[in-house]
Amino acid sequence: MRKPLIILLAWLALMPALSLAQQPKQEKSEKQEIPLKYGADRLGKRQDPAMVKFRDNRLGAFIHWGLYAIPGGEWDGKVYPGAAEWLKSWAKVPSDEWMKLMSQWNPTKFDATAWAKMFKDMGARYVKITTKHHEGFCLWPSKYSKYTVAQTPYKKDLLGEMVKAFNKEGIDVDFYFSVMDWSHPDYRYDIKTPEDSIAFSRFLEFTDNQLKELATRYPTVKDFWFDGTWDASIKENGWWTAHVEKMLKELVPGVTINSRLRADDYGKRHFDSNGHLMGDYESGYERRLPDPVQDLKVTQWDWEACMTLPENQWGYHKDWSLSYVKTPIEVIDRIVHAVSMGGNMVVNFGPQADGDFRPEEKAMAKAIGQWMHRYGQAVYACDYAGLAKQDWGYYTRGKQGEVYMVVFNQPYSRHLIVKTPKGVTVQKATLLTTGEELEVVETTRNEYNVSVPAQDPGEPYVIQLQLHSKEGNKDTYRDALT
Ligand code: FHN
Repeated sequence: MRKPLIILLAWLALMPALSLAQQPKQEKSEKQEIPLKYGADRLGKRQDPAMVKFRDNRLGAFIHWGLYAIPGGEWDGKVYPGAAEWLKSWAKVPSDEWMKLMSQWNPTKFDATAWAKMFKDMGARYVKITTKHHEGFCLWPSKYSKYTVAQTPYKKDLLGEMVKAFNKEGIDVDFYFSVMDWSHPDYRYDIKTPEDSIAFSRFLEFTDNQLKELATRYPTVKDFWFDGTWDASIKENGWWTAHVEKMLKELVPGVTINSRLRADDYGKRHFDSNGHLMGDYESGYERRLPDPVQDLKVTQWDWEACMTLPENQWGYHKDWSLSYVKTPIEVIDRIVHAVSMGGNMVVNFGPQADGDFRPEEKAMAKAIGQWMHRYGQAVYACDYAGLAKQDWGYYTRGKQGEVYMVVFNQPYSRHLIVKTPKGVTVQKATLLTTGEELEVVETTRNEYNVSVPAQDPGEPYVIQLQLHSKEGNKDTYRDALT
């Protein structure tokens, strides 16, 4: 057998121990579990093909598109700096007045095929679309609401066009759905009277109907991403959130559901009163990421983060000068950072009302795509590598056990430090794009200097490491977690 093959086999042999060590640790305490009717349905990660696909996709795009794109953050001559999709609330616009915007909804530049191509070129493996945001306007012709795209000059089923075009490009489509609906007279923030209770029951039935409609009209949907679920009215109805998850899973085999939908018997959200994740993946990381050292616990469950390009604009806002706008490198950093901790990253886009994207977003999609095209191997289907984080960037681990170093900070020393767990040695380091072999020197036991490439790639770059694990090596993960 040739040497590299032996090394690969040895490293593969190590992986079960490594992934075993990544399972949730058994609670040491004697603590009794609280009996729950509406708590977590499962412990640990889902491992079925649909969930594996969701996880392997790693990079997604978010589309926030609704009536709010028309005013773009401005109402009655005043520009509101807050999130554009919340303008109705900032400017205290009554719902019937807000819905008059429907008469202007006619995205003549919308081209589903061009959108699909843009996201495909960006390297997004899935797209999350706001079927209905808090305002209540539906991008599909829902028969349960009068506020839909069918009642606008555009008339056509926008959601259907997107699903078709994205699927054609091999992009998975996920549905964002806001339970909180500012347009519905039966929505309640809290249940204070018997009348509230009756109205809210009607509202839940209406929501069930819309969800069933979405699941059956668009059976290729891969995921429902719930939002607007934080009000007391929903927290007091944990049974309903469990019911919705069950209902959708029966209607769409394999579908995934985010943790944000769920509340347990005691109104505890995301994680139930016993600390177990509800839904299939955690969706609490919004515009932020776990701490790379403190929060390594997140590697024990699936999670997805989402981010805006300006500080906090999801829908289209006409003035992006009001806050800092991230650069492509900063966005790529967050994508890799998420994957290095076993999570997915969804980058948000807020299309204009005419159906086109602002130039900054087009440029961003292109820049991410160029980088992903060269280095995506270190992102797609990759996971937490189990090595101690270093200042030059992030490690990820591929399905074959190969480890990638994604280098964002080029050190003056021209050496990248790699620390390995006991019994694991670095055999070889190569530059992913050219195959150039880089010098590796062991400076102290389990600490290496990997030389930076002869020619600075001038962008964040990837080094592939070949590691060797001593036979019988145990518990390497614990050593890495310092
Ligand atoms: O209020 C929304 C906001 O507009 C946006 O849709 C984000 C996306 O994750 N979710 C809510 C805030 O958590």
